[in-house]
Amino acid sequence: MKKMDEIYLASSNKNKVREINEILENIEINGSINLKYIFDEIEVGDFDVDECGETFVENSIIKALAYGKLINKPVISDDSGLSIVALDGFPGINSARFMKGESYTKKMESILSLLKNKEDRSAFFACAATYYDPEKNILLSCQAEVYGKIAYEVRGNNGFGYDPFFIPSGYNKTFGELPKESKNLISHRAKAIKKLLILLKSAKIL
Ligand code: ITT
Repeated sequence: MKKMDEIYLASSNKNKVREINEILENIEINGSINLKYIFDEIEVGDFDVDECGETFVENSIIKALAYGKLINKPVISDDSGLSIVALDGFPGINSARFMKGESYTKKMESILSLLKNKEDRSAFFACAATYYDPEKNILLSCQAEVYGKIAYEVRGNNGFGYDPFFIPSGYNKTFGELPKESKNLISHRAKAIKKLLILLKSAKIL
């Protein structure tokens, strides 16, 4: 049985590490639960993974393999993004790459202008999570979504990325306005991590 404190997060995004550890704090499982941030443990300079997949799951597998082989320990990766229905799923798997280098406020304003004449504001966040153990060659993936709509303006400072203009279904506040406890109850990331833990438990890996 692998203890959760021996698992690393295959990501360079500290917001994901923070959120996943907050999510794990509220799940009962096999002792201490805290994913480690790889770059706190090793120095590798610029470690850039070519996320050339066409789906969230493919990219989460690409990251899990790259980081797992780098550290030679079990890892969990997260590939996520926002898909807007009226824009044919844009920015989707390119959520991080869209207007790279610009602030998220600018990115969201630009998307709001693309939505100006669109009636349908429905959108969803997706998160694909992959567990990879390089020693045992075990790979498990799953995906989850949270559905909602794009607000008419950017609101709130909580969370990260596109949170301030996404209103989850059943709420009238954006993820940027809702407390982190609410986001962590219903988010794509929370659902994907919970699904992955269920898979890991069923496979007797945890
Ligand atoms: P790693 O690949 O190193 O994990 P990244 O930030 O590049 O870090 P992704 O390729 O998965 O990660 O891109 C995800 C982007 O989607 C992220 O940078 C945000 O812009 C957006 N995103 C994902 N989850 C989000 C969330 O919970 N809230 C807001 N935006 C989110």
